[in-house]
Amino acid sequence: MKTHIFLVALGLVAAVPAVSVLACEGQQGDRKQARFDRIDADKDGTITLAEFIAGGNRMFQHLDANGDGSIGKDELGDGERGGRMFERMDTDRDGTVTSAEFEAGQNKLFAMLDQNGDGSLNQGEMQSGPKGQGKGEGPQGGAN
Ligand SMILES: [Ca+2]
Ligand SMILES: [Ca+2]
Ligand SMILES: [Ca+2]
Repeated sequence: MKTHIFLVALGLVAAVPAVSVLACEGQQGDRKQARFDRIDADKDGTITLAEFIAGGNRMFQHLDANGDGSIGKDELGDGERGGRMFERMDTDRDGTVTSAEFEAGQNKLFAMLDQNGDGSLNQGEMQSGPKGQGKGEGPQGGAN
């Protein structure tokens, strides 16, 4: 009987990591879905530029912790990836990203994400990330 109990306990211990890994993966998928749903304000399954900008503006207000209408590098504080994003958006290099700079960055990001160029983002486009990163500017290069 002792052996039986031991085996049951072993089975429980072994099952825990597998369950937590599954739960973790599920949460990641849910989070992407939740983010998409949050931006897709009219819930039609696609994100238009207006919805994308509105979502960006909410994020801007969230990031602008001291409410001065611009985001300083200290307010971003999101590791290297955040730093690179910040530098790309801070087009006049004054060390802060204003709402105008942020919106311009959102416009550029939307254009990069809209892979089929239909003016809206579906879930696949949102999840696969910007196209042509690190491969130059593409056909619209030199526009600025
Ligand atoms: Ca929509
Ligand atoms: Ca700036
Ligand atoms: Ca699209």
